Amino acid sequence: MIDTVRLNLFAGRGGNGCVSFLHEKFNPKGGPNGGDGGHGGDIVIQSDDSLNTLLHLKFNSTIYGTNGHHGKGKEQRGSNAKETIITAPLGTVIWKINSDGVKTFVADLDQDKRVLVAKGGLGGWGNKRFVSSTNQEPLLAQTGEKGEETILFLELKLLADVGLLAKPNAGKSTFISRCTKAKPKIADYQFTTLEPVLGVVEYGEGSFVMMEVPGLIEGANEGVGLGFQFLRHAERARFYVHLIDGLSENHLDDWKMINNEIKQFDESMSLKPQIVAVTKMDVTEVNEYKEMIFEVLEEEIKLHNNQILNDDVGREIVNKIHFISSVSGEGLNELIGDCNRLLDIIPKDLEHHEFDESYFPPVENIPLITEQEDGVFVVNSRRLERLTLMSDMEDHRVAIQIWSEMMKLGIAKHLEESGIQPGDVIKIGDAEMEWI
Ligand SMILES: Nc1nc2c(ncn2[C@@H]2O[C@H](COP(=O)(O)OP(=O)(O)OP(=O)(O)O)[C@@H](O)[C@H]2O)c(=O)[nH]1
Ligand SMILES: [Mg+2]
Repeated sequence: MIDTVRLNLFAGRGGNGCVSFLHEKFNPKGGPNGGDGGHGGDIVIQSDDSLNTLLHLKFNSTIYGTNGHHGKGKEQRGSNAKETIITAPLGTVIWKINSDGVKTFVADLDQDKRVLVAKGGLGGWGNKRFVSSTNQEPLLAQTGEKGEETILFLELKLLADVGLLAKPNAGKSTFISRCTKAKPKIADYQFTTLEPVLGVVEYGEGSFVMMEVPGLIEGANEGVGLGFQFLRHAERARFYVHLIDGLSENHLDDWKMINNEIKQFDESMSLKPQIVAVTKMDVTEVNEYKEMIFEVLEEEIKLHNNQILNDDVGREIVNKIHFISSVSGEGLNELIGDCNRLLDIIPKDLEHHEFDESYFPPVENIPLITEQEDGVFVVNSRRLERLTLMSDMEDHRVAIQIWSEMMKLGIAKHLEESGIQPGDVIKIGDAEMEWI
């Protein structure tokens, strides 16, 4: 099952602005009419409840947004690019991987949601925008802005209300196939179920989602058996039904082992309530030992539950031990009824991920000037760079206009403050000009 994926996203670039002038038969020296470029396409992630893995993204993990169209003459604005939509199953948690490798939470598709994950670049301005009282013949236009580049980590954590925890072969699949329409494979050997199985339990007017997690054995948290790779899916269950194989040689040890494994995996999982049910009650030898099994488990389970739940009704539910048979149907109604009652008490687990406001950096930062070497000043301004990229800097008329944009942006003042002298070189991206 593909339940994690890393995505490289490149949102669309904005279209370039255009340098153009009106040419009419009777108005050969018409004004500038270069249109702006259209905005580059965003990349969004949209939840899709028909998906239940991230497989479709595994081999398609580099995604480019669409570029905006360039502006044209006659004030024609380039059209904005359409957004690119990535679909992901409900329950997908989206993280951003920062340049230092640290993950920042972005969003949780715990319900129908769409999330903007990479913003398209702005369209560049056409020369019409640069008209001013002092510049009637602007030769400047901006390139479109680069789209945002992001590396994301998507982690699917299936959404179930109730998780089934048990050792392999305890009867999880048989139980879920009896209570829901799910039809997982059932067989008398360990690890029949290799992937989580979801089923909807209809109860009274309502319903809830139950999930079988592949069986756990000792050392699962260190990777033994199927390991912990599927436990992430159980993480979000509101509580667990802990099945103990009736045919087990030591019911208490089994129960303790599973609890220990989940605790090692994630402390918060071990703090969620569990309803315990012993399976295979239709088997005579199991049925005969019912009393004994109860006595062995009772004390420990109560002790455990009292640390977790302080709600009286909740305690009453979880301190019961159910004895069930998915073959004869014994005890199933009562168990499902208790699940339903417990769901009323335990609120949905709201993971406290905070949305990171700094996720989208501000578009334009303050121009930064560094003196690279004696007499060479590097100007770090995306706005200015987007102008020089489109301009023929050899053309002195263009250079003059760039100059006045530099004044407007306050860069000239900064350069003076940085001690620039006539004859010194200013570097803006790949372009260079001389300070006069
Ligand atoms: N007699 C009896 N046998 C059962 C019952 N529940 C399950 N079994 C048998 O126990 C064996 C394992 O059942 P599964 O439902 O596949 O168990 P599981 O926990 O899903 O097993 P894994 O997916 O391998 O972890 C099968 O042979 C089932 O027929 C039951 O209530 N009574
Ligand atoms: Mg199974």
